[in-house]
Amino acid sequence: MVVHSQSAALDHCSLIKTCKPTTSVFKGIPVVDLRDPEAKNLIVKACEEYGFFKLVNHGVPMEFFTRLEAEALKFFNLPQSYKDKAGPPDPFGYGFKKIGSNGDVGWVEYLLLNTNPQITSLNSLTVFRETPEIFRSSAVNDYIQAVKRMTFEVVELLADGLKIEPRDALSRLLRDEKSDSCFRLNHYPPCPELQALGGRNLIGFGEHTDPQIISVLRSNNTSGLQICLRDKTWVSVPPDQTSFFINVGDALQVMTNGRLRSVRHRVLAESMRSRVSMIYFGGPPLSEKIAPLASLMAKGEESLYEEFTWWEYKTSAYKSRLGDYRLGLFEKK
Ligand code: GA4
Repeated sequence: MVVHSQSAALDHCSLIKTCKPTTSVFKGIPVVDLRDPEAKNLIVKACEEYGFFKLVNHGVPMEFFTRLEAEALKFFNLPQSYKDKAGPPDPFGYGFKKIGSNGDVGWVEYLLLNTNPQITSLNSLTVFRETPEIFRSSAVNDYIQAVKRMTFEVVELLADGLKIEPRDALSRLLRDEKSDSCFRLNHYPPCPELQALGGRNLIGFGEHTDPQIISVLRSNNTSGLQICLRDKTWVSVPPDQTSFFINVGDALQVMTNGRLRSVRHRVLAESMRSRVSMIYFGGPPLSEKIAPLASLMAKGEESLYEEFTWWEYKTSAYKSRLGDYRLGLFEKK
C-alpha cells in the first residue's frame, strides 16, 4: 500500500528531472554594500569572477518585499482552475510546470508580467475575467518601481567601475520607456514526496542563463538557488530574504565583449518548504543593437560576437531550450 501511494504521489512529478543533492553551501558569494564607497569596484570584480553577487543596504524597504510576497502567496493558493484562467504565459500570464514553449518543465508555478506599468495593468484586465487581488493591490507596481530605481543605480555604478562612457550607457536602456524588461513571480511548492526519491532533489527551474542585461532576484528564506562556478561545479546560494541577488545576463556579456559572464543558475525544490521568488529582468528596447561598448574595447580588440538586435536575440532565445548555450549562435567563428 505504501509503495502504491508513493508512486501515485510521484506521478505528478514524473516529467520533472531530479538531481543529486549538492551539499556544498557556498560561503564565497560576493557581497556588495550599496552604500560602500568601493561598491563600484566590488560590483565589477563580482561580475567578472562570478557574474553574480548579493546586494545589501540597497535601500528598498522590507515592507515592499513582505507585501508582494503575501499577495503572491494569496494568488498561488487560489484553486488551480482559477489560476489557469490567467494562463498560458504567451508570453505574459500564469504558468504551471511548463517553462517556455519548447518542452521544458519544472516544479514551479509562476506569473510573468511586463514591467511597463500600462501593460502590467492591461495584462490583468485582459487576461483575467475576475481580476485577482494581486493586480488590484499596488504591491506589484510599487515593488517593480522601487527595484527598477535601485537597479539603475547598480548599473550606473557598474558603468563607473568599468569606466564606460557615458555613465548612463547601460541604465538608459533600462530606463527607456520601450525597454523590453519583464517581471516574474515564482512559487516552488514543497514536494514532500521527494523523500521517496531517496534524497534526490526535484528541479524547480532548470539550469540556464538569463538573456537580458541584468536580473535582480529576491526570495523568501528558502534555499534552492544554485549557481555554476567557472570550474563547472554547482554550489548552493544561502538564502537571505532581506537582500537582492543580482546576475549578469547574456546581453551584458556581449556588451562587455565577454569580460563579464552571464552566470548559469538553477533552482532545486525543497521537500518541506515553499519558495517564493520575485525577479526583475532588465532588458533593452527591442530595436537596440547589442554589441561591445566602444569605450570598453582596447585598441585593435575585435568583437567576439556578430552584431544583432535585442529582438533578434530574444526571438532566437525563445526558440531555444532552457539549458541551451544561446550565445553560441552569435559568436564569431
Ligand atoms: C530565462 C529568464 C526569464 O525567466 C525568461 C525565461 C523564458 C520563459 O520562462 O518564458 C525562457 C528562458 C528565460 C530562456 C529561454 C526560453 C525563454 C524559457 C525558455 C525556454 C522570462 C526569459 O526572458 O528567458
